[in-house]
Amino acid sequence: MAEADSSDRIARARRLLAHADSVAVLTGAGISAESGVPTFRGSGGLWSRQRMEDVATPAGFARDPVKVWRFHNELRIELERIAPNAAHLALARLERAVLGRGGRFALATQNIDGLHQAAGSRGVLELHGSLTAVRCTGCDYREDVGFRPLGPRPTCPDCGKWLRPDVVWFGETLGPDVWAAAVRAARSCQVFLSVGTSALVYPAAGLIEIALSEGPGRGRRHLETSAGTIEVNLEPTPASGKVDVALHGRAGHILPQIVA
Ligand code: BJW
Ligand code: ZN
Repeated sequence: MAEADSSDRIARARRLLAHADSVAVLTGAGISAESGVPTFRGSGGLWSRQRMEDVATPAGFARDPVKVWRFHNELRIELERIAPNAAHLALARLERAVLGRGGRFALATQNIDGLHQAAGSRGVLELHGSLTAVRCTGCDYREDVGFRPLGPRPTCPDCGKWLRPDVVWFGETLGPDVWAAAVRAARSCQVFLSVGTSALVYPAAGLIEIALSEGPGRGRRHLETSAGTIEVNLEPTPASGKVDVALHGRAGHILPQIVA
């Protein structure tokens, strides 16, 4: 992308966000990359260290819960030491600005790292759960344990069965309430912003399609109007050709500019 082209796009995204009364945001692992959290896919991603089938599926957990806990405990140790970056902070600022002018704001994240909340975002919709929460495989017990060390064989204080990370693995359904809230936001927003996601994992990636077909992307004839869809990612994704404004670069560099 030529420099002038890129600054035009940034200006357009900034205009959209500066005036929107209703903003919905979807984030993925890329937004936390500059905080030092590894992404899932790509070289150096978590799935290059571990097979996804082994550590992020119910079958993997049934086969070898100790291995799954080792993987998640390592992540918990990494996460305890990291902090939100300029991109998380920009989204928290955007939320305050939109709510401050009486508008609506929703932030749905696929991330389990809690960095949006640490940056000051409120009402975050955690589509894939949270790494600080555990739940029992045998009863209704659930607890936010923070970063307390858990060991490789955590069991339920109520019934003695295995605890598991309260995250959403492949083949599992998302929490119906957070999912319904995210769909409502994607449908009803004026500006939809997707940040740092490969847009490959469903149903979360479907929010972009919902925004395109039922939300601000509807009709795609907004060229200089106040509604639109924006994507920020280091690289092109399956959504890049469909959104109104695709910005390629680091979220920590681009978001502070479009939220200025
Ligand atoms: C930067 C950057 C920087 C880097 N700045 N950008 C066939 C077709 C369609 C769907 C399916 C299918 N077969 C199966 C499915 C369903 C499946 C699915 O979507 N699979 C696809 C992979 C094909 N989905 C599910 O199973 C979901 N549940 C479901 O569908 O329920 C209904 C159902 C029930 C029963 C049977 C069938 C269906 C659940 C999905 C759960 C995902 N869970 C994980 C792991 C949780 C945590 C853990 O335990 O470790 O969630 S997987 C992993 O991927 C994690 C993430 O949240 C998720 C998304 O990844 P994300 O965030 O996009 O990260 P990356 O790494 O992919 O991309 C990072 C991006 O950042 C890249 O684009 C970089 O360029 C960019 N980037 N640095 C800006 N500085
Ligand atoms: Zn229990």
